[in-house]
Amino acid sequence: MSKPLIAVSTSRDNQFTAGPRDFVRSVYVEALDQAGALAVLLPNHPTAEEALAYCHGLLLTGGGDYDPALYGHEPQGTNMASVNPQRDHTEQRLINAALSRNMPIFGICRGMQGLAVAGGGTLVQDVEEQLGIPRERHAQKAGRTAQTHRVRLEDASALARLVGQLDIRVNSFHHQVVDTLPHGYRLAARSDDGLVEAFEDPSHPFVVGVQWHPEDLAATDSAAQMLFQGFVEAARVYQVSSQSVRGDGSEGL
Ligand SMILES: [Mn+2]
Repeated sequence: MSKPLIAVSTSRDNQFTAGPRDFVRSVYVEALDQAGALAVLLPNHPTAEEALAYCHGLLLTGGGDYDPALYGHEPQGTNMASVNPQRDHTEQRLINAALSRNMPIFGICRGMQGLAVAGGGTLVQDVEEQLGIPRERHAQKAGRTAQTHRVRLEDASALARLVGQLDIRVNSFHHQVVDTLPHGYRLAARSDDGLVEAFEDPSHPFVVGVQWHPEDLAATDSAAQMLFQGFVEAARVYQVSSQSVRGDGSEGL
């Protein structure tokens, strides 16, 4: 069987001198490779949704803030990071397309927030300005692989079953956080100061969002590896079922 293809959402850089470009940090590709999947980078372009149809899972990467209008809020406070309408629009369409196909989705940081927005949830625009939680606690100054705060997984969550432990230490690079969860979603992890650090949609085989960055930890941290392995395993199951539906043995291409 061929390896599952994972669609990877990309960051949009509109400041590049030679014109707009789309990119990901290489660790996302490396973490998928380590878990046995092939990364397919999707551009912030209307054809991304067409390309998604060839894939077996959707990985939503980290990045800047969502336009608060997408969850019905006005901008608050002073700390909004760069908002990119093309990226917001592309990713929201990809999420809806993947959900309608029952395709596995793994949302990381901004990706988790995108799942919340797509499902009718809301975000806190800045944890310090709106919740009084010091920003440095979740936007660490330490390097990408430093595991600076604890996350407690919910006993009954699929995430806890997957990771095999209830207490893990994570890296943290966010100043926003999910406030209200989409209807039907289940809380899967919290930080000690009460922030939503992971959620899942139990009505789908694998729709998981985490607020930390397991892609930076996957080279060494077993919990991060389990997350990517669980996601890729779900993509493999999706791959097999999509082939049997097609019934032509073409392995999805
Ligand atoms: Mn955090």
